[in-house]
Amino acid sequence: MALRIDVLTIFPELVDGFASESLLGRARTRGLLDVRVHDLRAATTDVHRSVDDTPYGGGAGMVLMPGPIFDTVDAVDPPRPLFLLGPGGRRLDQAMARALADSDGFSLLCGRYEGVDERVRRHLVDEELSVGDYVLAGGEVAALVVLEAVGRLVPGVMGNDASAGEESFADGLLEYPQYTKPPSYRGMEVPEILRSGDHGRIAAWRRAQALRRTLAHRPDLIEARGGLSADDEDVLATWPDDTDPDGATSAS
Ligand code: JF5
Repeated sequence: MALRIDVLTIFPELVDGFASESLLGRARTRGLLDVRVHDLRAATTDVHRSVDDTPYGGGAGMVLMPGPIFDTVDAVDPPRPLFLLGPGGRRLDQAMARALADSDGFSLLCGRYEGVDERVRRHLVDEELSVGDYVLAGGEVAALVVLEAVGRLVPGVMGNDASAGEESFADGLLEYPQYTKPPSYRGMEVPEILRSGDHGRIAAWRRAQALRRTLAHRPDLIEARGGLSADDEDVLATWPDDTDPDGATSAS
């Protein structure tokens, strides 16, 4: 059965356009993903198709009214949980993306930075979900982040199933460095070991690189894994730092 994800938004073309392209578009055509986009304006009755109004008590900006949102939910009966996208929510991470990909479906309500009527948050929404500590004008781009992070984890969506599991965060580490042709480019060489054909040593080298990179840039991820294991220490000792193989000054 396709994973159903409903998105409630005042910019349906934006969300539908994104979900029709590339990876997600293919997943939908192949029946792996069932993304349904709902225009909150479709539920409006007034001539201006209003979805927002001025805040009670005064203040700048407009607040999304409860009517169009409750009416859309009543008409559509979208899959639960219904998440409101906003910076105040639980932060999306890879574990949550994985759980959502393995779920029976869920829905995303795109809020506006000016605000959403509190009755929606308290009586309609199940949970607030954030994609990071910054403020967007609307929840749409955050919804696209959720769609892509979750969609690519749905079985069959990625061309090569190994690549979804092997990448950053799958084992709590950043990725090892990747190289492709040419072997020498402007004097910059592909590490010799990657061309050695010794897959056991290559795997160990990659592990060491991933550990070093994570230690350098995301020590919090090493901490979250409970520090370095004996095996980690071992592989690091076996593969000394060779980020700068010919001793030249790094460009970055
Ligand atoms: C929004 C109130 C929704 O800014 C966001 C956002 C940031 N991280 N994740 C979502 O969404 C728009 C802003 C303020 C509700």
